[in-house]
Amino acid sequence: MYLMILGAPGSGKGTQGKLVAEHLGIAEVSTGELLRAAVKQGTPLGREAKGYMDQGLLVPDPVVLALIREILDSPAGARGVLMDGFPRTVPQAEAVDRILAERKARMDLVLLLDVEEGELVKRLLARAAKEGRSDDNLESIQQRLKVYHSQTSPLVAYYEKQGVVRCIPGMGTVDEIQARVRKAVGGKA
Ligand code: B4P
Repeated sequence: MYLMILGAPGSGKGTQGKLVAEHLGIAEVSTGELLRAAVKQGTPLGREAKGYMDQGLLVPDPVVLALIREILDSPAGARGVLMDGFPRTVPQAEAVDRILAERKARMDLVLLLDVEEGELVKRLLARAAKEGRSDDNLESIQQRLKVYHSQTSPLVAYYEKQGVVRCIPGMGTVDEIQARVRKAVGGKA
């Protein structure tokens, strides 16, 4: 089973993705987390990604595409995966579709988390105070929101054409939202 969790920065992708992947017994993989780990370890990938991430920009597709192929080709990825934070652009989505088609699979479900913009900024600033992530400052948050609208939100129409999008109201407590997510995946589990 291949699922994706889609939403603006701060919409709860990581939070809800981990919980629902555990519920379904599949791996949850976040390109954001993998990129942050690469930055921390100072690998060539991390050195290339850091500047883009700190500015709130997407890491260029050619760099991320190699990472996506690695994820989907891994033993866990081959069994099914919940994709958190990727694909992030239409070229990434086309690449994911191609890789899945090679193994006669497809994107089964896209969970779209819908959260008001003021709430997104509030959550990310709260995380900044707690965790000090280098891209959780007001300037970078505003840039990430702009990038979401221009480069990532076109994925909604892309996957609507495949009939796999389920919109989840993303306001409320983590448990309330998780209940909605589980209902949406219910028929697929
Ligand atoms: P990500 O790691 O994907 O970061 P994000 O969009 O900010 O979302 P995140 O998952 O961290 O936050 P969440 O909504 O769960 O990407 C970071 C950067 O990496 C990107 O800007 C880009 O540069 C790069 N990148 C990653 N993938 C890429 C790709 N495929 N292509 C190119 N570049 C890529 O949660 C936010 C906060 O809200 C948390 O603190 C959480 O505790 C809180 N929260 C969640 N649910 C809540 C609720 N119901 N109520 C209150 N708070 C809640």
